[in-house]
Amino acid sequence: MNAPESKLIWMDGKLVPWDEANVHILTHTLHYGTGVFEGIRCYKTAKGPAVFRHGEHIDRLFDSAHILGYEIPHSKAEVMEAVRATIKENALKECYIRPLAWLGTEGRGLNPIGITVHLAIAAWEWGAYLGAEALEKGIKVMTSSITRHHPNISFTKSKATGWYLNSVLAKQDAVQNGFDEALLLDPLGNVAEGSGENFFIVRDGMIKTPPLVSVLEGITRKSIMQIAKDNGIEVSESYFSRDEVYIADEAFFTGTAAELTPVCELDRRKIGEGKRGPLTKKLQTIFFDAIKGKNGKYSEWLDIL
Ligand code: PPE
Repeated sequence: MNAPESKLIWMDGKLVPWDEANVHILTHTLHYGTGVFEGIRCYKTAKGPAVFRHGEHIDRLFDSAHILGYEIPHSKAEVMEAVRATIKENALKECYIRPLAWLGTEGRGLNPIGITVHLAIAAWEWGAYLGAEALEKGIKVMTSSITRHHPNISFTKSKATGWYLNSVLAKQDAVQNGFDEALLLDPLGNVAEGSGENFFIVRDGMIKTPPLVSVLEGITRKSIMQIAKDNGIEVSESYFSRDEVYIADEAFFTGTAAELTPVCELDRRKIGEGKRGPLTKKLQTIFFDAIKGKNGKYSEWLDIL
């Protein structure tokens, strides 16, 4: 086992030592990908640690379970309290939080009906997802040969563990080919998203992002769209092809882990100047101020502990 990255993990109502947060090998979710999870960040602010868009993340966790046809055996308020306790008891000031609901060990075979739903919440310090320099310098991306979800194969409004095999394969292929990240296309060949990020392009001062069909309904995506609108930047949710990315002025990924990461190259074609563009930088600055509690306009996005 790797060294603990924090002291305690919340499991089914109790904080247990990191090393003791284990499950049985016959756990349904381990075999069939029936878990649902969240990725949340907590940032250091002048007023103390602040969980970014906490309520929205917990709503999505419950929606994810509902879509798969089961219920999380706690209220939303209890889960939010458990997230806060996990941060506080681990004495973390800035961290990534990973709630995960999973189906237990009763029953063999696929049928999930009647299997106990469990919930755990882990938290650890996690720096820049795509490397320390990525936020400033941008990353190199390849279009994946692996297609993103068909909406009648995977219900992408649910952040379900099983869907992530698709992401893992795309990420593995991109990294083995020397790229930082993969860009996946939807079943019709339109641009969808990264392995763990939503995707945006900038053309002629306007922003475009794919509609919410094959992609996750990202909370960072929604926040960036709000910031863009508040600053008079037009945002359109529309389909576009990979070659439109080649001729875009700027491109970037958004996600809780990735935050707002510029994309400077796709398939070895430079995007714009091949570095972080001015609009990307502007959105990044406003976003980072917002998450760090330095922009009063977005203070309702922060749950200060
Ligand atoms: N698309 C996918 C497929 C995805 O996994 C994420 C989050 C997003 C978009 C952005 O959603 P949001 O975080 O609400 O803005 N990916 C999470 C998991 C990353 C991981 O490596 O694990 C995350 O960013 O926390």
